[in-house]
Amino acid sequence: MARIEIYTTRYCGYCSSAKALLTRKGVTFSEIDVTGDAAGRSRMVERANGRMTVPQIFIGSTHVGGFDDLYDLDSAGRLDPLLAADEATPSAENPAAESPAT
Ligand SMILES: N[C@@H](CCC(=O)N[C@@H](CS)C(=O)NCC(=O)O)C(=O)O
Repeated sequence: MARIEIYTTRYCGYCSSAKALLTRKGVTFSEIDVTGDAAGRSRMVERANGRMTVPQIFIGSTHVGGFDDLYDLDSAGRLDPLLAADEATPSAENPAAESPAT
């Protein structure tokens, strides 16, 4: 299963909706709450190619975007395969892993 990360803030309806959708899918995800965390928010914006709203969702090496993007991906039938992908994602434990070409 792909590694799933979601940047959130407190009191964010879109974040709750995104987490609810992922929970319905039965997947586990890492939540990075950037409420009041300027450095964390900057890291998010950098990873999200300048997108500043929350949530920002990453599945494996894919930047999905916000809740609308996640929902659209699901409606198009492309979310389940992305979640199921067992791709080698670079991480602190495995920095040499290669991202697949997109
Ligand atoms: N279309 C976006 C909308 C996201 C959005 O508007 N999020 C609000 C919080 S719920 C936001 O980031 N507002 C600006 C801010 O908190 O700085 C999505 O579906 O994720």
